[in-house]
Amino acid sequence: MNTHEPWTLERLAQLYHLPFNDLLFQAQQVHQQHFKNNDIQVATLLSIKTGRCSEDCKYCSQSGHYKTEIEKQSLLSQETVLEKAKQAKANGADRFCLGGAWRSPPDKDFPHLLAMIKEIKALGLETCLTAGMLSSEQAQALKTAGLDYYNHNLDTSRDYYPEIISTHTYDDRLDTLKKVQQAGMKVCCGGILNLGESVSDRLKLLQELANLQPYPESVPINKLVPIPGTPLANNKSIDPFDFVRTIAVARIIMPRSRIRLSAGRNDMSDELQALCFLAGANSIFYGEALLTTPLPSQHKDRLLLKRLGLNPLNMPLATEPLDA
Ligand code: SAM
Ligand code: DTB
Ligand code: SF4
Repeated sequence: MNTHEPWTLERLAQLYHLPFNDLLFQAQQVHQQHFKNNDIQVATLLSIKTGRCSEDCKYCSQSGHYKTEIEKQSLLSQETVLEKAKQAKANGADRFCLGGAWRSPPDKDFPHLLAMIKEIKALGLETCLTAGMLSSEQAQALKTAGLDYYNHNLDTSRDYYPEIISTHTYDDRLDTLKKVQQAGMKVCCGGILNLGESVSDRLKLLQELANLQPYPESVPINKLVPIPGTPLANNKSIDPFDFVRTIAVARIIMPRSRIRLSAGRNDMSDELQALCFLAGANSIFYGEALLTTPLPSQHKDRLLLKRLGLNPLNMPLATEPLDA
């Protein structure tokens, strides 16, 4: 997939600091060369195990290190998960993603994860799982069960990572990504903005992602949802145009990846989301909620896609009036 020279920080900085319109024009050109115009992927996410995580990620509502308001939940039953996947398909999702708040999936739960993946795959949905660090054997078993994507984010630059997480390292993350690739699965790997990082940290994250061999097939860009009780609860919001710039650079340097406009969409205006799509984002999470934080209502999202002429692969176009 990567046939070019490694991306340098200088080159990424040149792109990031282009005049806004020039950057967006270039990103949209790259986008149109590699994707069907106006196509958008719609994914639904389900938290299958919520809270009590051993890790200390400073942004996360599910870390056991902070006192947050979430409802904790042990592993959902296979029946519940299958029912949710069927609902998501009926509502127009084409990818179904499972999220488990673990450092790594426990042995006792692993056979249930495999069974869930097989059942969701049999519905004809793309499958994605995020469950922490994996061994090579676990990665291979997930591949055999039919898992298409494993989500495991680098989240920020190598330099800034220890400011945010102390219970695992950047190299731990890279190690799992390698195992996922070696098992033959596609990688979903991105980051979060608004952690207090510098522009240089953001560019270093993009550089790490784009220089992976191959670069991730799917790249979630999250905007911090500040969670009361976590150390980042009071972070000041970044300039929305910086968020859009990051998406545009990601699109240019990873031209064939699905760029996923992920956490934080509930706090974005329709106009800001439209700019993110213009910059090359072509996947959203849609449904009742992300893992523990809200999404815009499904009605609002369907109307937005209709107003922008964006066509989900699997969803009938909204029939509601535009002013509903
Ligand atoms: N435990 C697994 C892991 O860390 O890979 C999976 C779950 S974790 C919730 C997946 C990703 O969600 C994180 O890597 C981070 O990018 C994002 N995330 C978590 N909490 C967030 C928040 N409050 N705001 C924005 N993104 C968040
Ligand atoms: C990713 O990078 N973003 C999605 C998905 N991968 C699993 C999750 C975002 C979670 C946001 C915080 C929450 O809802 O708890
Ligand atoms: Fe645990 Fe993942 Fe949250 Fe970190 S981001 S605390 S590993 S659920």
